[in-house]
Amino acid sequence: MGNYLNTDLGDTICALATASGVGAIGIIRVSGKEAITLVNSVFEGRDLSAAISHTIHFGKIVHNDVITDEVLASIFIAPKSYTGENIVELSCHGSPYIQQKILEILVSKGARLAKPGEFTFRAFLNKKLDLAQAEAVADLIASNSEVSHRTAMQQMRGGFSQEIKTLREKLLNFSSLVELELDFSEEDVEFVSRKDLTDLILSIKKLIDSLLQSFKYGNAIKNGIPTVIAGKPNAGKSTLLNALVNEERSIVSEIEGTTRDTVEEAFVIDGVTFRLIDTAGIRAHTADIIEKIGIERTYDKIQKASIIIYIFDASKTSRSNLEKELSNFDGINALIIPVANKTDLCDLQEIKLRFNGLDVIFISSKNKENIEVLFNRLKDTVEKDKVKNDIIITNLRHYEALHNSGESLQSVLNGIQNNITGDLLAFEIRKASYHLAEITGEISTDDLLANIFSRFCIGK
Ligand SMILES: Nc1nc2c(ncn2[C@@H]2O[C@H](COP(=O)(O)OP(=O)(O)OP(=O)(O)O)[C@@H](O)[C@H]2O)c(=O)[nH]1
Ligand SMILES: [Mg+2]
Repeated sequence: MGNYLNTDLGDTICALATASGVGAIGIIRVSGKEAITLVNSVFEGRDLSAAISHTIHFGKIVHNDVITDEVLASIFIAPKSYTGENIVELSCHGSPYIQQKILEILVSKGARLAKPGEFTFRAFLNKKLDLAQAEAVADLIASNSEVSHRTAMQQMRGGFSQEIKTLREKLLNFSSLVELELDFSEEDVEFVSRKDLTDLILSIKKLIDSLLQSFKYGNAIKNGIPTVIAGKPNAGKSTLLNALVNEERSIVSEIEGTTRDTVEEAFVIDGVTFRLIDTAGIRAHTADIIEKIGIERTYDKIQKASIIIYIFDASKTSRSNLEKELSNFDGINALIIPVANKTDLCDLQEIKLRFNGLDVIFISSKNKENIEVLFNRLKDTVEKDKVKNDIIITNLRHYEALHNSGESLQSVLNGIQNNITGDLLAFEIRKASYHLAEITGEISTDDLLANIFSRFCIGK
């Protein structure tokens, strides 16, 4: 991966920035010192090298006397551009042939095809954005719901980065003071009272903890909340999935063990994505080997779920059986929502009484009755998970860095209590600050950068 990184910014890169395939227009992006001169050499229209920044010019791409297309060239002069370099964006007609041809011409003139994420990488090197913001760009492109869009947008605009930077400055400040004491160690002075230091560390740790807490919610809104529909064979799991997503997604039949593999489908309530997972019905004894594998997968999905919709056939389930079945989920770290299905076959009064106090939702998935009550329950779980903090962690890498930083802060606190020496204390404080710097990329390794930017699409 190391070779991904080309920190030599001397060359000019180009790529298709819009989706490949046929479209009304396609945009080819060219960035680098020579971007404008290079495009200018195949551009027939006004002299682009004399154009001012942020202007658009009509012209033709002409190479070896052949006109490839009529285009619009947008000019951005360094440093006022996405990458911080000179950029030309050519809006051409959206034919894959034309796009390919123009790229070939640019390459023949000395440009290089960009690697995935290389434009954003250059923006990072030119300090146009920090690492957390660059990652937010990728999240923004991938966002598929209102909430994931909003958090990515906020991160890209730098709110999170600013918060991290402030914490880091405070830490560095204190570690310098602690280090200063070392120079005066004979005199036994304290530039920082241990009480002030403890207070500071505690306040920073509190903030880090609340950011860490937001990850559960943040991860959920980014990837969808894993919501498993579990229950015995024939309880109506697949019928419920279909009712929720309003589509015949999963096969329904009166045969027990119809669903063998898990079926996943995303659906959005109020801007939040739920990843619904229909599973194979759980029964203890089955001779069918495929069904057995399916049931193992069900258990696996249950372990990873945030929400489990436990659905049962109300016409066939006694209170004590339900209680026993629900107790199987003891120790599972997910919200369990018991759902009584097939109420159309029951006396509603009677079953409401039977399951009184168990917080059961009564539905008929076949007739799509009362499904909205389940909808609202799902919605409420998200509201409850929402954290006060308006900054939400959505990225596992940030989560890990914050976690490590929190651990170091804990060591500082322990150290203060055990009266450890100033140099050890300063070391731990610096470690905590180091992990924070990893988030914004003030400290980074080539591998890390390669890993992050290679996940971008080409042209971004
Ligand atoms: N009367 C009635 N029948 C239902 C209802 N929901 C599902 N069924 C029927 O129950 C049978 C089983 O439904 P499925 O949705 O396939 O059940 P499942 O839980 O996915 O079953 P497996 O995949 O075998 O574990 C089908 O014949 C459905 O039509 C309901 O609310 N009322
Ligand atoms: Mg099924």
